[in-house]
Amino acid sequence: MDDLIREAKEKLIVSPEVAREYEEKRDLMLDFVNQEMSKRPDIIKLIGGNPLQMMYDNHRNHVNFMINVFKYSLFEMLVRIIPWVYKSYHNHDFSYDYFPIELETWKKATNKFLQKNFAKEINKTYDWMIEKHPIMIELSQSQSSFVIPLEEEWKAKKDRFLSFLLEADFDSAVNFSNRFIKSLEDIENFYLKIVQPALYDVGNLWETGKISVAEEHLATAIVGRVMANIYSKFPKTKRKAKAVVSSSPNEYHELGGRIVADLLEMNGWDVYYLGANVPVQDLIKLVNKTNPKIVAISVTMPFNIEKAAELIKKVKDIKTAKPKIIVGGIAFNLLPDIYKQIGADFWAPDAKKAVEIASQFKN
Ligand code: B12
Repeated sequence: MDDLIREAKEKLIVSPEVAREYEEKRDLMLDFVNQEMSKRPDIIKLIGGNPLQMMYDNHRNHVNFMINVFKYSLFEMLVRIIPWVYKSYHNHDFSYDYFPIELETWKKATNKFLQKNFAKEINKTYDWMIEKHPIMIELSQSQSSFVIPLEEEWKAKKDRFLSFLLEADFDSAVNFSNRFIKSLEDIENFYLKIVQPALYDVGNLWETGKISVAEEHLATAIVGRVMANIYSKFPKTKRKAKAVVSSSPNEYHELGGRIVADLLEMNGWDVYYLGANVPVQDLIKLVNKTNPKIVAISVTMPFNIEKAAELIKKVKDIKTAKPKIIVGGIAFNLLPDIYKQIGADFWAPDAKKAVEIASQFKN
């Protein structure tokens, strides 16, 4: 993996104007790739009998992700994510042969829609990905998924809570949290050492095809209800300093940001928690109106980094409010340094660290 990352960083480069044209032609290329792939006689076999929509979703995620890769030179992220894509789609019955065929089709799309020399520059990356196909298969089979290392004592508790999520047993999940939480400190441990790793396990079970999307949704919904129950018991202290917490536009993962919001609130912040996929203009209006000391933005999917970048730029352009911007979430945890490139002031790996960073701006 390290050698591949080094090689990708050395060999692959895309200039800003080329990245811009790739972004501008996103929809044309996406339609073309969808059409070309779906009219192949072997398509059903390639995508393992799944609905075509699953492939279209992958193509949309691909082009959005590659825009981020080219725009911010995220070639390390590219090397880290490809094995995950192979693993997750192969576990859902896609053939490995699908990937090089898909990548060749993206090359055709760039040749059709981009200026000739621009397409040539982009296709160096696609050629490299195709060349590395066999290694990517190997890496996808050995690569461990998203896992949070835990001490034995916590692992047992997390497994118990996880079993309630998988059995869709809300009553046991909420009773477990009620018994566990005796103090404010317990809430932090409950979120970081039980809820978060249990949800990561849920994701890994989905990724490896062991649970369905419905079961994953059910587990997440139970966590949301358990969190609401805990939230209703928070002691409400006098709050002055304001914080806006939100997921980036197009980001549907909301629980990470919600944990950050809850812990900030427990630590005396007046929090405006907006949840998932917030439109930029509405968030800007709220920042203008509330003049918060911090704006915390959560991004899980790497393809949403550029959406967060646009949002950050708009927040920084506000004349009347000058909040500090903190980012976090899995996308940043994969490559922590990106936060500087996209104009954020801070990054924190988890909600506890987020509160520590925020506390310097509370007064
Ligand atoms: C539930 C879930 C969903 C739900 C979310 C519903 C909801 N209401 O939130 C739904 C169904 C919408 C969903 C959709 C998708 N998902 Co999903 N999902 C998950 C799952 C199982 C749990 C997410 C979660 O809540 N985690 C727990 C929280 C607490 O952890 P966290 O986000 O990391 O947050 C902590 C820190 O990162 C940090 N933090 C978070 N935000 C912030 C913000 C700031 C400012 C700071 C400082 C810190 C911070 O603090 C938090 C607490 O310590 C994860 C598995 C996983 N590993 O997380 C997959 C996962 C994230 N999803 C994944 C995927 C692929 C998708 C989809 C693309 C699936 C698809 N094919 O459509 C879409 C993308 C949608 C989109 N555009 O956003 C993959 C991503 C893999 C990758 N390569 O990056 C994962 C990892 C599953 C897996 N193992 O494969 N998903």
